[in-house]
Amino acid sequence: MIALLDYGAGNVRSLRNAVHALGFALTEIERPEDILCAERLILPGVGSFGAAMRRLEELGYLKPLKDYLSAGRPFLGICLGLQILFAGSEESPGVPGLGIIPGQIRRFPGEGLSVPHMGWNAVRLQKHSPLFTGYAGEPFYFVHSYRALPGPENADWQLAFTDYGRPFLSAVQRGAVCAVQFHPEKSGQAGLALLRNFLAGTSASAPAIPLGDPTPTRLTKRIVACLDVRTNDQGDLVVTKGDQYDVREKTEGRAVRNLGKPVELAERYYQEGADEIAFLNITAFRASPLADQPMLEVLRRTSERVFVPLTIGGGIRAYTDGEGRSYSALAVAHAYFRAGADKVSIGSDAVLAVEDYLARGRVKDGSSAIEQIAAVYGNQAVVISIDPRRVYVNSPQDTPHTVIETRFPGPKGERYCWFQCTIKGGREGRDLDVVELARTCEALGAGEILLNSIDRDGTGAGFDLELIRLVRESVSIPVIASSGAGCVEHFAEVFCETGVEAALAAGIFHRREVPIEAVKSHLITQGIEIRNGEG
Ligand code: 1PR
Repeated sequence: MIALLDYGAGNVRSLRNAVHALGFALTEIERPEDILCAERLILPGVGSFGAAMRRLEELGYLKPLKDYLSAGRPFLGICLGLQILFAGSEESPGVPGLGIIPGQIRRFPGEGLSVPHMGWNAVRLQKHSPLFTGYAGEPFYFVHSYRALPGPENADWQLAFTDYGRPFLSAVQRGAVCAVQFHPEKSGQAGLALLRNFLAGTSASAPAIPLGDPTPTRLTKRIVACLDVRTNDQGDLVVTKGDQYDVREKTEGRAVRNLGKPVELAERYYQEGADEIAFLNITAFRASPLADQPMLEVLRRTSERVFVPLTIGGGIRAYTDGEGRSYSALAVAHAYFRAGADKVSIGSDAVLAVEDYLARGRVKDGSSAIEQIAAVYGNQAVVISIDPRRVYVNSPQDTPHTVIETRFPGPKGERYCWFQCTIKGGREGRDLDVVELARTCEALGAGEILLNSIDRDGTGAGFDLELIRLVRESVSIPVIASSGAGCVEHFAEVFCETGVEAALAAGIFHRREVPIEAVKSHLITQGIEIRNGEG
């Protein structure tokens, strides 16, 4: 019996889907006594160290779990499921961990690196392990702000190191008890192979890479395929794509452009090597988000077939439905996570939350969707989608906003501009600039920025490097550059000239003008680290 210990946080659906896709049956742990009946036990983990330990205690799982681990029975911990094996964590001072491995979990210090460590990175194997049978050095998907450091106290547990700043423990193992810091269920074929090794109880054989290689691993740049989704005039949910956010045909009738079906396209991008998939429900501001069952269904079906991270945006906000029932943003996000999302992206509501926060004199009161979702699902699960537009001025003194001198003067020859935040898909401009928005969202607990540009969207003219550089330099969380990609060179340019962690495109992928594989091949020729290969 292979058992999953789901204690109620994060996206466990992906893990279930991955196990099922590999052809194994999974039993759920429902009572403490189930734990010792398991033949193989998987402990996933998303959220904070303290919350996970408290939940395990409330459910009465701590004692049987410790007994299971002390007996050295087959176990796979994932992400937080690795961290709670240790004695404690800086994330939740005073909360004891399971104490199976000596040592404390520490936060990444930052020091010029974006935190969380988010994206694809390889591992350096230190010893033979059944888990890594067949492993040939492919990167896995990581997302975490805290990590375990190798030291003499845990020498007998050290299975693999990964480098981000200094080396950390990306896999631990002693006997049949093992755990990994990355998410195998989100790591494409390499992750599925590792999961299969655990599920099938594969015996150890020599890996295809040398043991103890001292060459540091590197976090790769990510390529994100984005699907703007909305209902067309016939009532079908379609992937659409606009020019500067106008998604209707220029011809008579102005029908909503239809570029395909969401699940099929997402699967195609997964097979073609996309490192992440983002769905943006672009008209969600009009509807009641939880009444939007087709979008939840899209996520459910996609997560059965796609084993890289999925982000969902559009309508993540508190609302009251037609019958006067109120829903919190957390409840909306919860429904999406349970349907298979790994991250939620907040657009309009983030702008309004920042305006409120500034009006309160920069006092955090825990009321924003960002704070509430980050507190339960972790910062890494909260992406802020920004829809900025250039506003030109003649001189920096003409506006209180953060201004840049631009290489692309305005219509009247203006040499300066600021980047105005908008809501409702660009329909309404606000008196807020991108720097203020991005910094405040980071302070409120956002884990990543998805930076669009209304001016560049759908133009194929290249990313707005001036905008992207400005935001990249303003925050320490990862930034995804979006809007304007027209050819492979644009990706190399945005990585080299702005330092962003990820680049997103839509139109060129939908219209098959530039395959994802061509983007990656070009990046390799430019010496840019990326994850190569399909699925
Ligand atoms: O405000 O929280 O409900 O979220 C709405 C979400 O929908 C936001 O993330 C917003 O960016 C998005 N959105 C709203 N209207 C549109 C539209 O196009 N009319 N799409 C829209 C945003 C931008 C990117 C696009 C890139 C790359 N589209 O998604 O994929 O610009 O395109 P390209 O490579 O073809 O240039 P809320």
